[in-house]
Order: sequence, then structure tokens, then C-alpha cells
Amino acid sequence: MPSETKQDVYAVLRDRIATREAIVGVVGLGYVGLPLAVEHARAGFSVVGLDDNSAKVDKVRSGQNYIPDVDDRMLQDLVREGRLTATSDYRDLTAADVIIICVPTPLTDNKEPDLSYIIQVANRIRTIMRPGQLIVLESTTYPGTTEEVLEPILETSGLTLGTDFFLAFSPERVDPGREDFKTQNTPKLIGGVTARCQEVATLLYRQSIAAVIPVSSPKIAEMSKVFENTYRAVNIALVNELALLCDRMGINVWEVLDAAATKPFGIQIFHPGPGVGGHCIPLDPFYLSWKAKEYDFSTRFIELAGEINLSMPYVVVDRVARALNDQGVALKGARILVMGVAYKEDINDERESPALKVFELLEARGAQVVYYDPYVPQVKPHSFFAREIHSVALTDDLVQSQDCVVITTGHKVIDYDRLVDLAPLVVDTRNATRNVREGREKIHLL
Ligand code: SAJ
Repeated sequence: MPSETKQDVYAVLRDRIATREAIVGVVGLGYVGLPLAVEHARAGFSVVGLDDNSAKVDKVRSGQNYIPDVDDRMLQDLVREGRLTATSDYRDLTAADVIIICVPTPLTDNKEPDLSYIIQVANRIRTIMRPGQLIVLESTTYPGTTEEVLEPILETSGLTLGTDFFLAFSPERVDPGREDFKTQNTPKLIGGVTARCQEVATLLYRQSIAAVIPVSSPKIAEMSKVFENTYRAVNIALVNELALLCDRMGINVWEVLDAAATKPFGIQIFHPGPGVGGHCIPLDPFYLSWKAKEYDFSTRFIELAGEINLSMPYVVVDRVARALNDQGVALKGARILVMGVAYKEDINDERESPALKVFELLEARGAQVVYYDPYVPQVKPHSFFAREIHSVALTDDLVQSQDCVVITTGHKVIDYDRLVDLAPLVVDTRNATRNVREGREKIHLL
């Protein structure tokens, strides 16, 4: 970049974005970063993807896709045409006009925000920054992170925010596996720290995203994102509590929800389940409740929702014990097949999956547990397990030899008529057997 006056630096950045000459860097090539990198490359930018995981870098360099939401051929074409490259070297981002951060924001074991990935990336970026760059944070985090955590680190580069470099927050809204809304057609919020930050960030995303909505600050965008997922966690907890009450009252909660769904306005129906998994809903609300404590504020809905959702695996195990008991079978020593360990139907991701908690709790109660999931052939050791477990083959003999089959994920590819026909007992936590006619006496719904 030729030496520019302060004024020129901003104008040059804005023009390079407008003409799509800008080089866009994307840090973090996961389920958010890689689709985003592809969209910017499709829009005509030269894109440099960066990831510390050299296997991901090698795959992108060879045009080998590993994210289901990305089109294999599209990735190959963009890499072959040199419009998308990948690296693990942050020095390759000095030339970038834009750097978008898409790294995880997990929770610590004490359910506190873990910003270590963001901080690590920020400390690497500040060493390679130059005048005229736009930095955008997309990782879900609590309101205030961009200006209270990211901005001070980047300013240790000696560059001045709003004059030398520009900073914004734009929450990712990627729902893995979704067909109707993908990166390109999901509305995008943009919260710039200053007016110039807002202008260049909005200009950037308007080159590749259909609907871009500027908001007045990063905090608005940060809060909107955590609210979006808190809304889900609280409403899922509400229907889980309803399921507990309906069970107590002998009312079919699934029929209640189908009935409520007939109201054409003023309600969005959620469904009970074995708990809440994934990388968003179980985590994001606790980013907000943690920050709220700084303001002497107790987010009681979030805490209550967390309690109820976290209790559901235990509810499922008790339901299995009760169903077995009705058959005169003890849970201890019972043979149990867990159907589905992905955190939601029709995907291959088992992160934070409540099904794994159900598996662990059943084993702890002395049951002999196996799982089948067509999308998850194996589960590596992690917080729920000290060992690797593998999906069994779903044979007639296997199902018939069980004392109970627990449906924890309602994958659509499963033949539930066959499953219910073969199984002596079914506990269905997803109402996946809703269309099964024969053998309904064997089915115990959550
Ligand atoms: N779940 C229920 N009952 C429901 C809905 C979900 O028990 O009625 C459970 C699921 O089984 C899963 C967990 O909650 O274990 C999370 O499910 P989810 O449908 O919220 O799926 P996620 O975690 O993939 O959420 C993503 C989020 N996307 C982003 O954060 C960008 C969320 O904002 C989306 O609204 C959601 O997808 C979606 O709508 O599918």
C-alpha cells in the first residue's frame, strides 16, 4: 500500500471495496468462515482464508470442501481461478484490506465466556496491521466485546481507530444444513464503531450479501445476536417445562403443540426434546447473563431456561426407567439403543448433544448402551466421554435384542415403522414416530 495521508487511507479503502479490488481476509475457516470466504470470493474479491488448522488450509488449497453448506464445485472453481487461497501465516493478512474474524466463542467449564480465541487472533492481527484496514468481528459474543476487548488490543498496534483502521461487529447467522437461508440471503447486521467504520463495513457486505442492515453501534448488533439465540433457548425451555407438566397431567404435549400451531398469528411453536445441543443455543445466553452481572442484573429467564434444558437428559433417563419398570425390567443391566447422537435431526454434528448426556447417564445407571446414528459414525472422547464410541449397525437382530430403544434425534432417514415393529419398547423424545400406526402401545412419548 503506497504511503497515503490519513484522509486518503479511508478513501482508498472505500474505493477498493467499491471496485472489489480489495483483498478480504477471513480468519477461521469453519462452518461460518468458509461459507463467508466463498461468498466474498464469488462477489469478485480476492480472498485469503486463514486457519491455524493446517489440515483445513491444505484442503482449501486443494479445493477440497469440508463444510456441507459450501458447494464443492464452487470451492474448486474459486481456488483454481486463484480467487480464494488459504494460509496459516498471519503475515499474509498484511496485504488484506479487510480482515473478518470468525472464530469460536465457547464457554468455560464454569459457563463463563471464553474469549481466548478472539484475543489470540487479535494479538496476532495487531502485529501485521497497516493503515487502511477494516477489521470485522463475526463471532457471537456479549455486548461490549468489540469496543472493550478487541478495540484496545488492535490499538496497541499504534494505529488509530477510525482514522488508520476501521472496526465493526457483524453477527454470523449461519444455520448449518439449512436449505432456505444461507450466508448470501440471510440479512446481515452491521455495527461500526465510528461512522466511517460503519460505512466501509456496510459497503463491504453489500457487495456479497443480499440484505445488509446497519445498526447504530457494535453493541446493538452484539445484543441482537445473543437475544436471537436466547429467545430460542427460553422458548425451548418453556415447551420442555410444558412437557413435564403434561406428563404429570396425562396430556399429550405433542398434540397440544400441534393444536396451538393452528393459531395463525402471535405464536411460534417449539418442541420438547432431550435437551439443547449445538454450538449456539446452549452457550450464547450465558454470554449475556455473565455480562449482565457486571450491571448487578440477574437474567432470571436465562438461568431458569438453562436449568430446565439441562435437566432434560435426566428426565429422559427417568422416563426410560419408568417405561422399563412397567415391563418389569430394571434399568440396571438393561440393553438400550440410543437412536441418534447428532444435536438435531438430519445433520452430522454432535457438539454439546444432549443425546450423549443421555447415553452417559444410562450407562451410569448400569444399562448396557449402544448408539446408532447414520450421520455420526463415531464420537471422539470429549467432556461427556473418556472414550471413543462408535455407531452400531442397525440390524433387525440388534433392535430386537434391545430392552428399550430411545429416540434422541429424529433423523428423517430412519424407518420408524420398522423400528417400532422390531423394538420391544420405544421412548421417543422427538415424536419421530408420529406417523407410525402399528405398535403404538410400545411407544412412550416425552
Ligand atoms: N431444539 C429443541 N426444540 C426446538 C428447537 C430446537 O429441543 O423446538 C433443540 C435442538 O434439538 C438442538 C438445540 O435445541 O439440540 C438447538 O437447536 P436449533 O434449532 O436452535 O439449532 P442450532 O443450534 O443449529 O441453532 C442455529 C442458530 N443459528 C445461529 O446461531 C446463526 C439459531 O439462531 C437458528 O435460529 C437455528 O439454527 C435455526 O433456526 O435452526
